[in-house]
Order: sequence, then C-alpha cells, then structure tokens
Amino acid sequence: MPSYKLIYFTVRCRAEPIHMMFHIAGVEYENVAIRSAGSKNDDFMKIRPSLPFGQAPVLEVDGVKLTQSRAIIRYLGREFGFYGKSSLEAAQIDCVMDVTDDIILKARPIYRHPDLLLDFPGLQGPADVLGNFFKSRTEAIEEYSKTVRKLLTDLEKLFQMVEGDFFVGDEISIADMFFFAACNFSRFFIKDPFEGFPTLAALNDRIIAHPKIKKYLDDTSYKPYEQFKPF
Ligand SMILES: N[C@@H](CCC(=O)N[C@@H](CS)C(=O)NCC(=O)O)C(=O)O
Repeated sequence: MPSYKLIYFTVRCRAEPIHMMFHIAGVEYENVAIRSAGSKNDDFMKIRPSLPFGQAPVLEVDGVKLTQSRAIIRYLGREFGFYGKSSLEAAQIDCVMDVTDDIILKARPIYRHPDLLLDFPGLQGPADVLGNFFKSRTEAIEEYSKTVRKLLTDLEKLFQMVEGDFFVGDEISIADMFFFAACNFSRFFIKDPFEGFPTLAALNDRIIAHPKIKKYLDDTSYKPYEQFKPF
C-alpha cells in the first residue's frame, strides 16, 4: 500500500469524499489540515508555492503530488473500488460528479463577497471579481439558492431514471459521496437544500446510514469539522 498524505483546509468541502474513501476503505493516511485566515501570512500562503497549481486539495501518493479534487477522487475511487463496475458505470458516475461540482463552484461569489469575509474563518480569501459581482451577500446567497435548486431538480430527475438505491446501482460510489459532500457544503448558506426534494433527501439519508459512512460520521475525529455535519 502506498503512503498517502492529504493536504487541505480545516473545512471539508472539496476534500470530503477523499476523507470518506480513506475511512470507508480503512486505509491510513496523513491528514494535513491547514488553517487559513485569508491573509498573506497565513499557513496556506506558506505552503502554497509547494502545491502544483497553488490550490488544495493535494494528495501525495508515495511523494507524487496529485492535484484537482475530482482527479484525486477518481483515482482513489479506482484504487478502492468505488468507481463503478464498468466504463459505462464510471461515465454515469462522472456525470453526477460533474453536475454536482457546480454546487460547490457556484458558492464562490458568496465566500469571496466582501460582506462575508469576516464571518467564515477558513473559507474566506481576498475579495475578487466574483465577490464583487453581487451588491450584497444576501443577493449572492439568493442567487446561489436558485442555482442549487435548479441543479437538484436535474439531479432528482436523473436519480429517478436510475434503478437501485444509489446513483449508480445498489452500491455506494464516489458519485454518492461527492453528492453528499457538496450538499453538506451548501448548508453553509442554505438551511435545507433538500426542501422540496424528497427523493434526494431519502438518498442522502441512505448515504448517511451506510454502515461505513455512519461509522465515519460518528467518529470523534469528525468533530473539528462540525459545521459540515448534516443537520
Ligand atoms: N478545480 C480545483 C479547485 C481547487 C480550489 O478552488 N481550491 C481552493 C479551496 S476549495 C483553494 O485552494 N483556494 C485557495 C486559492 O485559490 O488561493 C479542484 O477541484 O481541486
């Protein structure tokens, strides 16, 4: 088994499916959780030059640095058996992950909004062009809520077309873990992303109830990341 070192922030977000897979597969890894205060002197800025694209997550596999969260998730999914049983299933999983990624990506104008910078230590960064796009953070959150509802409407339709308990068949895959992580992340800004989406709410409950995920969520090591626990 290679040695694994995961570098990310103290929030979960893009690294959550990576943490989940290590726990579910029962594989040891070094977890480097960086605190970021969004200033030039914070811990992230110190290690940033060592990261291939200056961003996290980065997974070191025997010292080889992998970056881009979905590339890492797919790699571990293949290694640990959570990436479907055929290339067709892998493509279905990719489809769910690619749609779901927008739930994370589209929140950027909120946490880069100047109004919000002081509220969420660990999420903030310099206000940028995206952050300045909306007049207020309320407006940015309203727009984000609409976007998430549209994405969940699409995902619910997709899920209703498939057979089985999870996005691809009856076994949990990285599509489900990614979906769980992204929806959990959205709770930072939306009280109940599943309101009006009973089928997806039930799917999320099934993911949480999966024995290995339940064990992971109940573990005391999950505590430092409490803000991302399901309500
Ligand atoms: N497409 C990249 C996005 C990575 C990304 O945006 N990482 C953020 C944290 S979620 C980051 O490192 N931000 C710090 C920065 O860009 O300075 C991925 O999926 O890994």
